[in-house]
Amino acid sequence: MEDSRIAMPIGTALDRFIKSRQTAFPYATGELSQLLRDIALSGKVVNREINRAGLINLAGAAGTENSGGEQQQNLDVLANIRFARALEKGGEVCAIVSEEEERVIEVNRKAHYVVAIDPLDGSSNIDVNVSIGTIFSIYRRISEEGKPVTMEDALQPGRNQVAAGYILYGSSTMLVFTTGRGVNGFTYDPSLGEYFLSHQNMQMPLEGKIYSVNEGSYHSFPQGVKDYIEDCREKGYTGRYIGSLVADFHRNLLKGGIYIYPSTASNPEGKLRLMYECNTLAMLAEEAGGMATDGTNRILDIVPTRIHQRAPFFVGSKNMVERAKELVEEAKMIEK
Ligand code: P6P
Repeated sequence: MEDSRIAMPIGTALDRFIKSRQTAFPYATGELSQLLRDIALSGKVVNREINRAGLINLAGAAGTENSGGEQQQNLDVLANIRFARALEKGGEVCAIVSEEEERVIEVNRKAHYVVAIDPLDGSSNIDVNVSIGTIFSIYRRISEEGKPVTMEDALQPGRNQVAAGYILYGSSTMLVFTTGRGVNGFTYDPSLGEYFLSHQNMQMPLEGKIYSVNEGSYHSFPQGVKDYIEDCREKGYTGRYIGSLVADFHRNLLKGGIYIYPSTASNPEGKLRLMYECNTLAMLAEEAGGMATDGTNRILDIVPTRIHQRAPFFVGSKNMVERAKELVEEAKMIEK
């Protein structure tokens, strides 16, 4: 059986890459391929608006709140509209779970895919010109085609994902995604309006020397997290925390490292959302040889009960996430 990870040459256009590997995609009817194209296209539009935000008065707060009561930025609202419209027009999506929408949005009852999305994560960084990102997961619907979408379609564990990815609006704009056969990165060339393969079959180093955590909340961290941070300090690791999940994750994917958002006093369940932040990056991490837990349990095995539920999040180089798990569990044993 041909290994579908066989690398396409660097510089391959996204469209050609998707087409050439469609046969290896699950349910290779072209629907998932089209859905990935719809997401990539929306990313181009959002990228353009981000780059001009300061010029067309798009930066700043919208004066409204999202599902979690967090301040929405103008670009949060705009990105949500762009992705929702593209997914509706594309016709491949039966439902959308979005950080910016309170409830599940039913789109097309005849379609086969559910998309969970954070249209623009890290948006509070927009005004200070720090990298931000779109994070998306794709699931196969469970309910029968043509019937109303059910909560069972939306509340699937991360291990059910058929695809996961992010768009990083950074010094360059990149689309990084997996369909369960390795992780590939595409760099956007705005002069041609196209994404080109720039990072083939990305592998997360098993070990790293970078830990990303907001140490401002150190005093309310669980003891095991404090022990792990001490362990990193004793080993002379570097602390790097951009405050934008996709940017921190992407750096760790390339260089090795761990990102931690544990439970804190202000976020007892952790701050990050299981459906469209933790699950997405957990699938990418595992596909690239990394690991993702809630400190103890595999993220992808958590069965969600609410679409916006949060989870403590430890993701990155396998050896680092395992070391953190060891110290978290040791601390729990001592506390018993
Ligand atoms: P804190 C951005 O709001 C975000 O969701 C992630 O992108 C980022 O890693 C985290 O929250 C930052 O949160 O509490 O450290 O400012």
